Amino acid sequence: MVAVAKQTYAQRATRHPNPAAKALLETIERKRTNLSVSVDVTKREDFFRIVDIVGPYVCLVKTHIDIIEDFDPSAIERLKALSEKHDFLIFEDRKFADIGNTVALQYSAGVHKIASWSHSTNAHPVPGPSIISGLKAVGLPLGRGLLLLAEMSTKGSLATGSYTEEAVRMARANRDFVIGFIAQQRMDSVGLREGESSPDEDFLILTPGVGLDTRGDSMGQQYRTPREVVIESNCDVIIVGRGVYGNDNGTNAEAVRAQAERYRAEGWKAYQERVGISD
Ligand code: 5BU
Repeated sequence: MVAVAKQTYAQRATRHPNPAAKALLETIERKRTNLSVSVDVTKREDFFRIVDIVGPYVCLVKTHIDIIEDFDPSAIERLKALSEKHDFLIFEDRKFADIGNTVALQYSAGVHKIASWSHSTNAHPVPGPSIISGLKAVGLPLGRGLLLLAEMSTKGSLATGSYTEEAVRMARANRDFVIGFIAQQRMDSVGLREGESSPDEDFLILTPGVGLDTRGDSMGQQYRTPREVVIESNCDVIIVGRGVYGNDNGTNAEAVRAQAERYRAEGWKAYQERVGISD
């Protein structure tokens, strides 16, 4: 069996059993982009302007819907329309972390009704497997996928070692709904017990903490380049926020467009090099 990191996105798409993972792999291949832009701004108009500019260059738009100050339900309709216009999927970076019953409510209800529009979301493994059961009860019937936070990009993160290993084991026990990890490296050989061989599985690795021009910010964020992330650490999707829209809410549309294209090209080139293909 060819290692997952050496397979093309197209090959992986044909075999993936989860519809959200399959759709993401197909979108990556169709648009030739493994870039996800994280649109972390607080005003609707800034949000939609950036999404409309980066849309053609991304496979996935990552949201923190709760930071939008002037949110109302029509914002979701507008986001869905842009996702169709530009052919990208949506990932609400909600980082659920509570008991099963509570996360099921947070995922399905409240102001944001995340499960009704976000193709994938994520959760901290800290409560144990019950967090997956709670989210799965809501998300699986809708064809959604869950990413577990196996590692973080921040300085001093506690998500390391045996915590990360347990996260991977939790995912292996729920392969119908857990489609991968937010992590800094591939997890294929993580969490295997003595004598256990690598199972036939395909977990997507989505990686934040990506930047080409700086190595971090003043609040503990750490950046690596697309090459480091995709080639050295074998990750699948690069997640970039301020590297694309800067620190001024993406006011300069042409600069945002140019950065999105730059990160898309870097991420794709690194992927092609990893799997050994050219145009
Ligand atoms: P940045 O502007 O590229 O630093 O934004 C990174 C985004 O990814 C931001 O929305 C974070 O909430 C998110 N993130 C992260 O930076 N590091 C992590 O380990 C995880 C999420 Br999990």
